[in-house]
Amino acid sequence: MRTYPTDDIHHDLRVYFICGSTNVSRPLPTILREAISGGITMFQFREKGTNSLTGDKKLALATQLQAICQEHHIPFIINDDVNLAVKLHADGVHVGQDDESAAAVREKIGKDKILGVSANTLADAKQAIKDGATYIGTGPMYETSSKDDADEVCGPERIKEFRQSGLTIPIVAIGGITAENIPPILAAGANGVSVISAIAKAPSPAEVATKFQKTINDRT
Ligand code: TZP
Ligand code: MG
Repeated sequence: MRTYPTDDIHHDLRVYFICGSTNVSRPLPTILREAISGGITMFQFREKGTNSLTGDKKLALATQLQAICQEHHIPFIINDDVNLAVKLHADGVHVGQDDESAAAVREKIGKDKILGVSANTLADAKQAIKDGATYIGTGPMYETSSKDDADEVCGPERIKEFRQSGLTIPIVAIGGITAENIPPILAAGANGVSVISAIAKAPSPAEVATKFQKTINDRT
C-alpha cells in the first residue's frame, strides 16, 4: 500500500490540479472536492494575481483546502508561499525561477517534503536537480490564458529534449493541457500533466478529471 503524503511521486504527478480562488466561478473547496472525486492525484494551491486573497483569508482557504486533501489522501502543495507551507506543514511547495531559490526552499521545508521547481531550460532543470527538486514542471506546452507572463509555447518537444539529455527526474507538463492533447506529452516522456482551466472552468470538474486520469492510465 502507498504511504501518505507520498512514496510515489510518479503516481501523484499524473493528474496534478492547480487552482486559486480567482480561477473559479464557484467556491474552490467545492470544485476541489469534485475534482478529487473524478480522480486528480495531487493539488496545488496557487493564489495569485488581481483580486487574489492575502493574509488571514488566504490562510483560512488554504487550511480548508488542505483538510479536504488530507481527507482524501491527496498531496497538498503550495505555490510560492514557503512561509505558509511551513506554517501548515503542507506536503510541499512549488517555486518558479523568479521566486525564492530552490536550494533555500529545500533547506526550509526539509528533505521529506515535495519540492517542485518550474524549469524551462536544460540549465535551469539541472540546477533544480542540484538544489533538491523532487520534480520539475515545464511549459507552456500549448497556448494558455491562465498565466499573464507565460513564456512562449514550447510544445512536448521540450520534454523530449530534457529526456534526451539524460534527465531522469519526474517531469510534469503545464500550459493549455486538455484531455485531448495529452498523448504527445506522455510520448515525450512526461510523468504527468498539471492543469488549471480544463478542470477549474469545466461544467463538471469530476468528469474532466476522470477523462484525464483514464487517458493517462491507458498510456503509462
Ligand atoms: N505556468 C505555465 S502555463 C501556466 C502556468 C502556471 C498556466 C496553466 O494553466 P492552464 O489553464 O492549464 O493552461
Ligand atoms: Mg512562482
